[in-house]
Amino acid sequence: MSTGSEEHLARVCLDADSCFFVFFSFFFNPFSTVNLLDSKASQGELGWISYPAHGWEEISGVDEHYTPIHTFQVCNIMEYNQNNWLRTSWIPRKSAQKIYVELKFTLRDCNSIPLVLGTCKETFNLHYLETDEDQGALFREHQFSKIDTIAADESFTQMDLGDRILKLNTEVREVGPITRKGFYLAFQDLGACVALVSVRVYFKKCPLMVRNLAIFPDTVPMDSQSLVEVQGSCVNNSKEEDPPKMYCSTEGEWLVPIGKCLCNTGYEERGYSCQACRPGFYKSSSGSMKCSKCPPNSHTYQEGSVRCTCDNNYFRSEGDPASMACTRPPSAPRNVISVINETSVILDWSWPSDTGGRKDVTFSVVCKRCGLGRPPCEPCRGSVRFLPRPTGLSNTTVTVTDLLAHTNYTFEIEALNGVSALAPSHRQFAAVTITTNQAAPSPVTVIRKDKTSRNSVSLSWLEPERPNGIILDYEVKYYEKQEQETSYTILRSKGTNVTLSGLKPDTSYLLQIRARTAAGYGTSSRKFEFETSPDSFSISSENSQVMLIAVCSAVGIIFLTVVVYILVSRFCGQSKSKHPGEKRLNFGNGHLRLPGVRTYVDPHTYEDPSQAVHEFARELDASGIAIDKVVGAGEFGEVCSGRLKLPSKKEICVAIKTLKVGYTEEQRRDFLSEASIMGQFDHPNIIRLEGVVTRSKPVMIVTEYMENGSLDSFLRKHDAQFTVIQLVGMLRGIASGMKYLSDMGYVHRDLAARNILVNSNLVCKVSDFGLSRVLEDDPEAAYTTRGGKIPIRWTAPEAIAYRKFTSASDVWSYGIVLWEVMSYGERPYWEMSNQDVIKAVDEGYRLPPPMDCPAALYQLMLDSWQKERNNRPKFTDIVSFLDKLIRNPGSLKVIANTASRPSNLLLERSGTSDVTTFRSMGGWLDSVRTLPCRDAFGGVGYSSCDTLPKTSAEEFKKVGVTIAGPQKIVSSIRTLEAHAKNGPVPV
Ligand code: ACK
Repeated sequence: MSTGSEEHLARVCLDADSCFFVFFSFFFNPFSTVNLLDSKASQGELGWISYPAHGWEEISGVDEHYTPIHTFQVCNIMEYNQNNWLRTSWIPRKSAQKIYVELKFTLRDCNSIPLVLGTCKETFNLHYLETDEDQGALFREHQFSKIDTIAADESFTQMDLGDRILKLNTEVREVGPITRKGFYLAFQDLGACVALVSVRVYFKKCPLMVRNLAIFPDTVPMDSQSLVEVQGSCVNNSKEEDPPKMYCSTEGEWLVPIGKCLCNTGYEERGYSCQACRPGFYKSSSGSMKCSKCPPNSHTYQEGSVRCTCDNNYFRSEGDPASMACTRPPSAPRNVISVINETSVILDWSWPSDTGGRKDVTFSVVCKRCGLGRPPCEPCRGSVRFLPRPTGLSNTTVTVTDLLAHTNYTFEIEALNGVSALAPSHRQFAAVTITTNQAAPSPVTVIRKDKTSRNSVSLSWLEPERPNGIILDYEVKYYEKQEQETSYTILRSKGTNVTLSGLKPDTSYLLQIRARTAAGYGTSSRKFEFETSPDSFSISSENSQVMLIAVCSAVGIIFLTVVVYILVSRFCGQSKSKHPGEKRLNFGNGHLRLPGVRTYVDPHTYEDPSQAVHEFARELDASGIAIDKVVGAGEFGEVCSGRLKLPSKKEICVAIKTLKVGYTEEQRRDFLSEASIMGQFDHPNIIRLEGVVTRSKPVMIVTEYMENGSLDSFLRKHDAQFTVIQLVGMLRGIASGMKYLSDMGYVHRDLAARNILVNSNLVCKVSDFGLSRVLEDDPEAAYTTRGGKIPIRWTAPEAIAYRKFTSASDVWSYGIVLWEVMSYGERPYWEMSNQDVIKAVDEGYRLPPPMDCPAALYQLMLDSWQKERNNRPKFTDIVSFLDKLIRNPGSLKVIANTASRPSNLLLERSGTSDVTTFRSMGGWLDSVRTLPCRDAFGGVGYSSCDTLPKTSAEEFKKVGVTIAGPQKIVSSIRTLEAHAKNGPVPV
């Protein structure tokens, strides 16, 4: 093999056993040749044959370097009819497809020969013959094929010979494709004077080469014009990034390198191989970079390290890159200062002297309550509040409020960084002990009206959340609402109830209560309004007729009362047997008992929330519950369907929410809080609690089973399959459930179609109750800038902005549910981001009407989305509005106008004055009634077709409705006015 220039060789190893010397650069020597025959290099006899024997003769001599050479010559120019053949020995082809024949020869100029007897020629012929085996001495002239006639570029004369200057000619001829195992060459002389100085036969190949850390083997090119595609294999300790490839050209050149290999982790590229990183160095990723020195506080003693090990007492957190120095936990915060203000304390400290080499330092504060001389301390109760929070503090201050008065506390302040968790024994904290001051009690928050008469009212209330000492008494201040506090009465009460007497009948009063301890009066409660009963018997004595009516009325009322009493007591008897409703309304265990007043009680007001569960939910025996299958997943565990068999009752289908194993006490409390809340409700549109299992595991909440699951997926499954009346019926149910909840004083905060369940009769029931966790549980809930988690798309702006959750914010959510229902489960605001939704709503944009949505319902949506929450309808209004629509289905035929909206806008600007002309749904309905065409409205309840007034068209334009059907008059007025306005009709 001719290897070209030796200085361009490199040693490359595929693995420990196979190393090669290869051309290391594509650019220096891209191709090589392989000799099949070199007459100059042959030391011994060449064994070539001459025909006839007196033709070509072999002459041994030396070249210019005095190296022995074989030359063949012939010069029979003095004779006629020369045909002298010289045939080489058999040349095996090896892998060659195309061969090159390089001839070096001298040729005598015929003119320089003075006396030629025969025919002098100045050319000779080159022939070849392919065979699969050596034919020995056998020679048949006709078997050979001619390659070419070879002429000299330079011939020599006698004079040249005398000067001993031989003019050497070099000619190269290509022959191919060669397909047999070998071949002969033959030189035919027809009467020339020629000396063959050397014959070299070779083929070209692409040589073994390393390129981009991939080894490409020796490759013989094709005879044709096409390139040979060759896959490279990665050198030892490297791996493919892109499969390495090159093409071998017919000229034996490597072309178009593609792809590459990269040294493995722990190895770097040196020369044309991948070498292990030296001790003290590492390489953590595969790539072309070099090994790096170990970062501070780390080391490695091995070769080929992927990363360095941290020195003692130094650590690397999971997210730290290998290039980062090892670090350690910070030292303790310094200079802790506490400023006590009654039952609050501001803690302030300085940064630790050593941050451990990291920037991600935060602080956490642990509160411990320490009895006087009574170690050990115990953790503070959950009611203690930290502002902004107890952990993950980036500033060096925190305010702790709602501590107990006159109590010792120790606060442990710890600086933490990303490696603190890895080094628990290295953590240090600073501690400060304080004693809170005497403090006045917190305000009374829960006041209830127990009994009202014409001149008196009985009230009761709950003790303040933080009495901060023993409550000596309560001050009750009240006055007539109209008097504006110009005159008032003050009473003191030792207990938590009072009866105010001597009041005026049918009069509104305002009342405030404040508690008193040794530390003085606490802040007054919010103003509580109550009214005395009307003076129904105040009649004029002169008017006997009126008197008679009054007496008759009284008799009638008494009679009616008796009938109602009998009916109600029967009904109650039945319902009692159905649900343990009445018991739920009593607050036991030291809590206020308020018979007859159905008001929601926050389970958090119970010192022990598990008491609340048993107050409002019955304990079920787990043996009566059979779980059939899992139907979904809640935050706390699986939701299953199953059956409940209560003693002497029929088996019923139930849904069972389970609490997953390994729960914390807090999770158990939160999980059961839903039952404590649900158990207080008893309404056909609120999911009914059957009971709880808390005394055995798993802890379960058992509710009625809703065959059709959640409303959003149910609607999506049945797209466009219901009549408008069916949809309105479902909406009415939800509104009715919500009215009940708002009457109970319960704000849902997460009203959305996904939280409504549907049973087999299409009855919708509100579900998913809970405390703070309600929103934690909801996958739609997102964190707001204020830290709370809120389902943005369903939530009123004031609730997003400053957490003002009220029944009015529930009404906003109801409007969104209405939109979800009418669009069969479409996602509100589609794929807009939460931020964009907040911005758009704030700028006055509102969702457009769903397809085919009755204008009345779209109007209800817009009303529910009034920015000013007091302008939104109440749930009671919504229920009666929907009832009216159901009674009057023709009113649903007017479809909200989607056509007038530009089609590329998802939302329309809802200008405050243009949103609606009708301040109430009643107004809208009335306007609908004034429409002339009974056909369009099913002929229900409309006065006259003659009364098509200007105003109805005007109003229609303002509410943005079109009328389906033959309402040509109205629509032409609309069209004219829309033209006049020169733009789309605002919604
Ligand atoms: O849409 P779904 O089938 O209805 O999937 C959810 C899943 O559990 C997680 O909440 C279903 N689910 C919840 N409560 C009930 C229930 N009382 N009856 C039937 N399915 C329920 C809900």
